[in-house]
Amino acid sequence: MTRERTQVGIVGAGPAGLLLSHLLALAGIDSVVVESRSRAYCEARQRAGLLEEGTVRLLRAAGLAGRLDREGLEHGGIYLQFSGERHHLDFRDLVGRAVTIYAQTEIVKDLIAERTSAGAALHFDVSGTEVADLGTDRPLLRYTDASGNRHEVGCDVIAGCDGFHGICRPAMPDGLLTVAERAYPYAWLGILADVPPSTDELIYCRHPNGFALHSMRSPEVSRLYLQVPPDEDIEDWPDDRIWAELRHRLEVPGWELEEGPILEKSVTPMRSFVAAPMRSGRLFLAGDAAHIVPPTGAKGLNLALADVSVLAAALIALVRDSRSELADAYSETCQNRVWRATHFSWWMTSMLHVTPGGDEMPDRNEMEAQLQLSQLRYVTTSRAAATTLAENYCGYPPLC
Ligand code: FAS
Ligand code: PHB
Repeated sequence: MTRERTQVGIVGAGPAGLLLSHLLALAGIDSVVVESRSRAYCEARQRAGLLEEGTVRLLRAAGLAGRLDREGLEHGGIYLQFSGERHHLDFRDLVGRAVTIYAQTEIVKDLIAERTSAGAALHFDVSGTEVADLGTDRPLLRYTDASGNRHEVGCDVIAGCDGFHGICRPAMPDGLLTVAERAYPYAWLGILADVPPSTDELIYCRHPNGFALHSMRSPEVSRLYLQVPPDEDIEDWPDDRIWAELRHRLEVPGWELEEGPILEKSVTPMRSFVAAPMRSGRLFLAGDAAHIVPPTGAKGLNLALADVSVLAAALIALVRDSRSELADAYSETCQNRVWRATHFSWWMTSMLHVTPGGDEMPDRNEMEAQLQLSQLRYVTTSRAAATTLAENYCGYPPLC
């Protein structure tokens, strides 16, 4: 067992862990990041694609937006589609703001490149990660490195940035956490396709067969999603079936969906999950380790980075300046934004997805359908309603 020291031990090299390590380094605070997957896996993992303006500003202020500013696609709105009609919501007109398409994979690549060039202690392919002595002022982070050597790192603080399935949230003391959770009776089948997008901005579509979303990654690569049953097997969806269903749900008169080779496809379950508090002693949770939102509101990644901007300031004050007030307020400071994003993501999901099981409960589905269509007609005809959607989609409260 090799014994080491650092100021902040970080579990997880997803966007949250990597950005936290970078922001701490800018303030002269050293950290050790341990990641169970390989660098290649982390860089290739298809996830989020859309950044709020505040997230872009946060990355720019941290010196991480060079490629983002060159390659990101700024969008001034979205389309909402239902009953064969496609309506544009103009965010710039409604709230004077925009969003940016820049994939999470690219953010992770940029962050890993930066941390690596800075000589950061960033360890991939670790196993046996453990956290201990969290109630003391010298918590321990233990892990086995890719060569099989066991390490124990004495830390001032440990940041659990290890996602929904990580070890840090379960390491919180029994009985401390309050968990609010909702599972949805559907999932998203997502594809990455080597074909130029058939739209200039995202199309969110409610169709009687289920939700569909046309997003993108670049002028050459499209990202599209289909609502499917929660336990759907991707093997039941050959490429031609995916394109046929996307065409069926998305096409409107005078518009056609361009198809192309599918580069990647997967099924993602959907849930809302919030755990509080996000701190216990010297352990702090950030990102998916503390909360999960259905991706309909494009909030997951933005929320994770918003947590980190608050956590970095708190840990700099605590570890460098011996001031604890920001750390003491960390969880409460994050929770307001967490619940706003959780509510908006649930609202968008409930408005656009069709609850399966129509045959058994036709009355309930007719009521659900009419409520959803009324909400969609309201949002696409009332400036007040459209402004509410635009304000939340672009990020509320604005991050910085
Ligand atoms: P992450 O899960 O990204 O990172 C946690 C890291 O910790 C992982 O690399 C994991 O390997 C590592 N780890 C876990 N346990 C460990 C251990 N014991 N030891 C060491 N390392 C460990 N958000 C959107 O806004 N739009 C989307 O379309 C969207 N699609 C998604 C699709 C999927 C399949 C998933 C799972 C999430 C999606 N999200 C989406 C949400 C996603 O973008 C998250 O919000 C974002 O990845 C959160 O970042 P982190 O908190 O860093 O967690
Ligand atoms: C994506 O491009 O992956 C994306 C965009 C918006 C969403 C969800 C996913 O709401």
